[in-house]
Amino acid sequence: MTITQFNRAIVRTPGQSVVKGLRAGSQDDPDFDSFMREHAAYIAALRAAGAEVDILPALEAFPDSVFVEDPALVFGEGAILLRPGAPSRRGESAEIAQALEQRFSRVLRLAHDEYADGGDVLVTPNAVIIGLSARTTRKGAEALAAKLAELGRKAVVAETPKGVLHFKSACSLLDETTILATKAMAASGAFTGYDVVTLPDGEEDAANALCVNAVVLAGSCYPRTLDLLAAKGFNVVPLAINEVRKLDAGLSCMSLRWREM
Ligand code: CIR
Repeated sequence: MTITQFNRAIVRTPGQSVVKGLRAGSQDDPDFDSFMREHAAYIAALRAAGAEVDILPALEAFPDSVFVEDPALVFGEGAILLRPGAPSRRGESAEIAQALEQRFSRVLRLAHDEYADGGDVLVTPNAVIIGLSARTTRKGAEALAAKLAELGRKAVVAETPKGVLHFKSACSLLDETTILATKAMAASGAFTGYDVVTLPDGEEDAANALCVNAVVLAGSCYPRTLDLLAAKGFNVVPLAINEVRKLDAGLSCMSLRWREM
């Protein structure tokens, strides 16, 4: 069994309010209907890759709540309820708590001032890497490392390159031994011992790909990255993320994934 094998996933339906989701730049609002289509195709791709997908209801009060990866971290052995760093997203933890309690026998929790987003957490075979960012504070990262230790997981804290929202905005796991990363992330020294596939210049936003059961979901708007991954033998499924990316998001952000024994 590998660390990229999942048979369960949780997603959340986007609310109409998703069009007002957070973004660091001046991107236009996403188009709601097109966003819904991208989300539906994402769910279909997770199912085709072998995951049973539970769909939580939309939360209009939380425009970014479709990015369900950020308020929680899940493993076969238990879940951790996180504290999103963005003030407008903090309530998402309480909203997802019940769904986690229904599915996991252990649900650990960060305290109210321990900020960490799931988008800053890269689970690798050697360790769980927690990236410091504008959303994940050192205090939050250290608290999360302690919770991971309770679940028997080793954690290391790393820096996120400047100007990047989340650690995983700049990297993702392609398989047990390979990481896809931007040049800046590849140079950070965080991935010693791994094969690193460096993204083509101009396609840095393709870094947030998602490997599920030997299938790599990747943005269809990054042709050189798709070619590069295919040439390296990865089984790539391109997905449209034209609306999703307007909110600084990619493919890992829209699900929580785990392997249930
Ligand atoms: C945010 O700024 O929080 C959302 N608009 C995007 C979150 C993306 N999530 C992720 O990378 N895990």
